[in-house]
Amino acid sequence: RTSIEIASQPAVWQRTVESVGRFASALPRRGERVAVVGCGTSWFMAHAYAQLREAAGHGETDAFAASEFPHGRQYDRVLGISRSGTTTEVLDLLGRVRGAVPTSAITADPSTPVMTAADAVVVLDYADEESVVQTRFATTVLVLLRAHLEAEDALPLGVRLVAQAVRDARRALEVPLGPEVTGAEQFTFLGSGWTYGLAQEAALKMREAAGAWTEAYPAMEYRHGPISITRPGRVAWLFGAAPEGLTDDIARVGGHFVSASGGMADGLDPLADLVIAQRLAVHLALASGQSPDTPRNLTRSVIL
Ligand code: F1P
Repeated sequence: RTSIEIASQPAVWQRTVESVGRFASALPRRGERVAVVGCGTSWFMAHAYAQLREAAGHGETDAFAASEFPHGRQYDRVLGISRSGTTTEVLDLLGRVRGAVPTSAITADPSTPVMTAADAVVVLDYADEESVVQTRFATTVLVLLRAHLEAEDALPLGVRLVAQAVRDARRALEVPLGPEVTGAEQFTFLGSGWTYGLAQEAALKMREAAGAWTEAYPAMEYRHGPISITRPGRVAWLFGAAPEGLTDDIARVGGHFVSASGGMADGLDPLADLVIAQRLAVHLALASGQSPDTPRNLTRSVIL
């Protein structure tokens, strides 16, 4: 199931790019001060979006794990992300701030409590998944939010980065997974700005689907400790452009370096690079006799 959901991403993203206007009224507006919250995968997508939105100049944007929301701070909108629409921490938070601040939510399931917990809800039911492990819904949320930012900037479709991401995702499904990654014993995922959220998500995918030992750090933090565990047979995987000197540092200590701009595929959009990491997680799970759809100790949504 996870493989089918991964493979469907280009088509589902394309549909999202084409229909973004329908959802605009429920999404953050330019200039608003926004807090974005979620749990697990949804938190990492919140982090990526917060960095993208601020970098695009659309307003101050903070991301929090829903359980860690700082109640002393003032926002113009709280946006909750939850595929299941039932995750306890997200529902609790939306309920607690409601009335004091406008709330929005993005979910896959219109039959769930999140529909009434938020003032405005975007339903991406066509991106819902059967697998416990999130792939398609999470990336589609980010495609939606990127497309919304680019639409607010009135960028023509032809020059939108999100349109390029859809094309790159098709390529990402074809990239061969080489022995340097399929045979690795450990993975450290790195990113900067919005791609740090993608790095965290890639690491989570490998843990959930394949029970693999993975870590994730902001790219430049690699030199401040994580480099100590790098050696031949372990992979450092960078999302986005390589900061100066980092590639050399990783090569010097013998780690295998993978990046969108020089690793398995040249110049892919980082979100398409995440598709390759999803594929690798499924590959490693199957190769070690695990089911990538049903991770150990994890349920489709976590309810207290
Ligand atoms: C998020 C979540 C993730 C976890 C797994 C199952 O739920 O619980 O924390 O990584 O993918 O889903 P949701 O609030 O997005 O439904």
